[in-house]
Amino acid sequence: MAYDTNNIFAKILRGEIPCNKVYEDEFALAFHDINPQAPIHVLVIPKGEYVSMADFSASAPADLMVGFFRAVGKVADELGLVEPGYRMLANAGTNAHQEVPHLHIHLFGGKSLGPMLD
Ligand code: D5M
Repeated sequence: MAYDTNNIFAKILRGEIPCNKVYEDEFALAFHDINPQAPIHVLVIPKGEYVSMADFSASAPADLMVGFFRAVGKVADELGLVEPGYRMLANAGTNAHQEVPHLHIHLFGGKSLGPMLD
């Protein structure tokens, strides 16, 4: 799928619409989900034009790939999620109901989470 530069996360990255930011570095931006599904629900997105993990893993430069995943780990740590634990999830494509076509990792925590799939 071609990257849509008008998707909402692209607009957030360009500063055209606000977000409730929790972390930012040269590789990634993290912000609270607008429709939280857990007491802590944060999205981490890479700074680059990637729809999903398929194109990110195939074409992102190595420094971005490493930097992005370091940022995910750092956000989980800084939010105090590592103990007692949290969930990471990335929806990709129609079957997973991906709503926003810019790669994002959901971090859920702040309570004991239920079964992974319904
Ligand atoms: O999930 C996309 C997620 O993005 C969904 O949980 C809502 C969230 N969202 C949508 N717009 C915003 C803004 N403007 N700020 C914060 N969070 C937002 P998906 O995995 O694509 O189904």
